[in-house]
Amino acid sequence: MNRFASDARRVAMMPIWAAQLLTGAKSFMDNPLIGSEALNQRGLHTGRVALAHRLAAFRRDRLAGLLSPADRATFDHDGFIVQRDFLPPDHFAALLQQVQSHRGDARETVQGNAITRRVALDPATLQRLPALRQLLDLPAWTGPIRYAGSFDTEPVNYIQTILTHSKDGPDDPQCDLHADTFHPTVKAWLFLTDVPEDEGPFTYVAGSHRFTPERRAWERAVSLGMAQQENRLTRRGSFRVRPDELASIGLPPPTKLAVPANTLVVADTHGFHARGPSVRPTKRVEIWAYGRRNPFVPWTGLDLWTIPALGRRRSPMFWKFGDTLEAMGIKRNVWRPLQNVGPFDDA
Ligand SMILES: O=C(O)CCC(=O)C(=O)O
Ligand SMILES: [Fe+2]
Repeated sequence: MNRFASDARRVAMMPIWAAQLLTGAKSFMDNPLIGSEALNQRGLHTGRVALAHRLAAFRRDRLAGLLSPADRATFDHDGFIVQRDFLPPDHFAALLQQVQSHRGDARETVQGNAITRRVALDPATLQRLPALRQLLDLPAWTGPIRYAGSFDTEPVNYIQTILTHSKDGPDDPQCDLHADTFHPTVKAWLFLTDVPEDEGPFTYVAGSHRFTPERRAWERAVSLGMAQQENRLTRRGSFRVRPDELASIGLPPPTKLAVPANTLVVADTHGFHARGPSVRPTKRVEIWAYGRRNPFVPWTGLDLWTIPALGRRRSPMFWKFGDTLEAMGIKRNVWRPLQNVGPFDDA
């Protein structure tokens, strides 16, 4: 682009970049306001984090009835909850059997040497997986997820398979401790396989979901160091943290959640977390949910995606949209389609 065209683009984009400051937009590379050292010097980044935390706390207060007081206390303290033997044995056995025998469309993406496979849970697929459809409507599943996500809305749900060491490639980037984004947000896993400690367990730094003065100082330092920042994912707003920094942020070492099948984990992935390393090629299969909305709205509902007919078609719609962008030559869709595949299939 010549100088004039690039100046014209900046002028045209400015209102959009400014409006994005009041959304979940997080990339320091794609939005020059978010990435502006001068603005972050004046507290733009830490201000967004602080405001998002205050609003999430305000929304969570109103959703407190969705989980037990004990789970709420644990979540508020640690940033995650773990529930072993989550489903009654009969329900879990039926769920496992239905997922094991399921075959159909899926998508896969490769990150480092790991493959992530996802089966979207649209109404037609759920029709074939009644035990899963039943799970997604259980208050014991929806309650903690909605509380942690701070919105009374349907998360995006998948059957997810993680196949570690299944590609030649660099290390899996999910194995570096990180915050997914700058604001409180939720992910949940109901593991269908046992997850041993050395086979890529979900790992979480207890208490790292809180916005303490130490965390504020760290967020500020990272936001001001982007010019020298080598990690691309940090520059995109998913800050990586080194294990040797945790103590200075007032945080304990990470906890590896080595858990048996039928364990539910719900976590605020604004807290620091990672996929633990695996010492051998492994296959982890889970029912996986994540919820993310504009962190700056004060209300907990009013979400179009909560209408089941829409919400449960969201993932295939996004994937198809990605295919369309690719067909137009705009951007490669990293989610590659597969047919007649099962969640428990090997790489
Ligand atoms: O798969 C895991 O254990 C964690 C991956 C992760 O960082 C994420 O899903 O945000
Ligand atoms: Fe993550």
